[in-house]
Amino acid sequence: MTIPTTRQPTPGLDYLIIGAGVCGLYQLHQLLELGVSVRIVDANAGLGGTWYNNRYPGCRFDSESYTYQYSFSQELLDEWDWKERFAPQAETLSYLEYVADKFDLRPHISLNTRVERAEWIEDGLHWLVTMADGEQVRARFVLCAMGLLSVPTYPRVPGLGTFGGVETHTFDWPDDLDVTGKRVAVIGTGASGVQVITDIADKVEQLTVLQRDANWCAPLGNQPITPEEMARLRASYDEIFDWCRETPAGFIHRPDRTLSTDVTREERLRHWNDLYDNGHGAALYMGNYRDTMMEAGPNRELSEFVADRIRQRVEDPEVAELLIPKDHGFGNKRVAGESGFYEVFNQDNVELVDLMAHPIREVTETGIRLDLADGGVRDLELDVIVYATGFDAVTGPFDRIDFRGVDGVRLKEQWLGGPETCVGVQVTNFPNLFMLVGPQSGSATANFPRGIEDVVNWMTETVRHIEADGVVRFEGRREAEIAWVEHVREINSLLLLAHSKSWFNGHNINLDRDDKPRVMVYLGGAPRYRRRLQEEIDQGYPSFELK
Ligand code: N01
Repeated sequence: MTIPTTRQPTPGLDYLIIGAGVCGLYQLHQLLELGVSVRIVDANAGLGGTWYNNRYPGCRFDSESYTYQYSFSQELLDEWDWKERFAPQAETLSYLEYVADKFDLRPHISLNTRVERAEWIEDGLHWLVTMADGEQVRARFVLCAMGLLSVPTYPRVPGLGTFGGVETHTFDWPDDLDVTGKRVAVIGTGASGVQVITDIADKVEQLTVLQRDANWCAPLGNQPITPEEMARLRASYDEIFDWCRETPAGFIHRPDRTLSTDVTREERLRHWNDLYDNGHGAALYMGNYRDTMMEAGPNRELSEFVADRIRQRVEDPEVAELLIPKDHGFGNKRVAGESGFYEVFNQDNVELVDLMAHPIREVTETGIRLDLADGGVRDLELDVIVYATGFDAVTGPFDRIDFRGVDGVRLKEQWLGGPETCVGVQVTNFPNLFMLVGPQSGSATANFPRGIEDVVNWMTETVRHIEADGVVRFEGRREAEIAWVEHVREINSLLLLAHSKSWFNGHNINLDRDDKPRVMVYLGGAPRYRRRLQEEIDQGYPSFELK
């Protein structure tokens, strides 16, 4: 379908999308359908974004597979069979490649093309985008789909890069790295660390897990999807997607309207044991009594329940205590899905090192040197060091590109005190630049495909308006930006999740910046965010100035 336009064609591209991951691919498909000129650029050698990069052993998602897929094409839904309840990385990457082939997206994607700089040209009402190889592209609009977790961070310790063995971040796991029979250290026990540790523990000669703060985990409950179950699921896709649309995080789990105090303690414990034992760990934080994620008391009781379950699974009581978070309650940071993580610490070849007691002094040529309490040191002799140390989340992918807006203002400098956005999709001084995935957007905290479908659908409808009305300049209003940041701050404060030290709140001590909380993500829930975006369309974009 080609849409009517009153605008004279301009040389160059209409829409440039940065990032060929889950979000960028869907946006590309939708804009091709509209008939505008569009291209994706991506720094990677393959498409798939996060699913292209994260190839570490054990990598898989913790959204139910059948909810982590595009819903826009019935044909695609009919054709693709999921093999596991929580698909591993390779299956998800194959799915995205299948989508790209099916909808003939590849001719519109330039791989190995890293954007270095994007400069707003006010005279020409376009962006001048410069790639790492010097290629320049003019585009009327730039749409950012670089992901939330695409800039890995490493600990700031001396000696990094001097190790004689293999050093890798989980995000950059080399295809030819086989850790079988090796002496391996994993630093970090977030969702990535938990997955890689569990997967490699029985393959390596020695595994040393270096943990700073413990993180909460919940049983993933993965299992194969039989053909019969797949048929049942496929027949229920409409209901599944409808249901996900109404849950705050776009998952099939929905907070229970019941308060924990509405039921007896025996009932609560029976319910929690049932979820824990029957592979519905995600429901412990996404489908639990409403107050457990909002009120300190109920959250404490739930945390104590999960702590007891950890104590039952880990034989050494000291190790069990180290694995139980003390600095935050269950669900106050993103909970990792696990499949046998705690039992790993009962193996003879696995050691847990408490970095709070024995910090890393340096990385050496042969391994890692730890400081001991008595002033001495301990040398870990290693073959492989794995950094599962997380990401410069949410704003990192934007900081890495030199975005220069009106009068040359730099985005990185404008966001120095923390990001401020207009309804999570634009930034003042950066006209015609849209964030499909970025700070303060509902796409950031939802089951990813569900969240980005909302934003991409909004963007697509907005492009339809832009093209039909001949809009040449589209910029968020400052007063709307201030109001949005205030709204996000307020609504986030209702959840305990907003008060923990995690990437959700901009905490990352691996970065050379002050560690003050930032309004990074939007915790108001996908339905509310979707409604807010729709209001803009219905009311003629009051938060934006259109010329
Ligand atoms: O990163 P993280 P991640 N010295 O930031 C530790 C998604 N994801 O890659 O807690 C020592 O959560 C840090 O310790 P502490 C998911 O959204 C999804 O694991 O800061 N340790 C922590 O243990 C997730 O939230 C899936 O004290 C250091 C760890 O490294 C997001 O990715 C799977 C350190 C970092 O944890 C990020 O997860 C995997 C230092 N200097 C990931 N710096 C799915 O299943 C950091 N740490 C879909």
